Amino acid sequence: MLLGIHYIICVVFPVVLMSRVFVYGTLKKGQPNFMMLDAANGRAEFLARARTVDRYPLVIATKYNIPFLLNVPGKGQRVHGEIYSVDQQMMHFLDRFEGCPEMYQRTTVQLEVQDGDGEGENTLKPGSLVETFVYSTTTYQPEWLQKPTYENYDSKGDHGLEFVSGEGRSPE
Ligand code: PCA
Repeated sequence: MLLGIHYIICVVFPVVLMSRVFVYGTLKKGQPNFMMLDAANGRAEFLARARTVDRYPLVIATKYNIPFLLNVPGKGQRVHGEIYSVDQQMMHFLDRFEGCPEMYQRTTVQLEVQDGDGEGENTLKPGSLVETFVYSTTTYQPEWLQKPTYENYDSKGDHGLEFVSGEGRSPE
């Protein structure tokens, strides 16, 4: 009986659960990990550019120059990024890819929509406020709070701290 209901829901009415995630670092367009949002890993639809309602420290840390949004609202700057609608497959892929929950924790963040091109139920109006997932971290080293903060991450920015991707990393 239970199996029957499961069959009806999954096969007859395939329900695609979508979640929204805000990317602010290497997953953004033009940044070194953008290709991870490729169809091979699940579904990801760009909805809009947005910035955080609260200020957060977005810092670049570790010897690999990894961007981290520290979960310390009120410090740092309003952070710019992109909102994507992702399916469960992509969400799970990103959790693994981002080392969640060890390296990043998937938390929620309030955003102000800037502009976008989502359609139908995915239309996000400029100026509207939405809450999405974000890979932030609460497990940072205290000295990271002293680092310079950025409002719009660019791996090749003036900071000179270009992201070192997995392949370029030396063995620990
Ligand atoms: N990847 C995720 C978290 C930081 C990073 O480099 C992102 O772009 O949002």
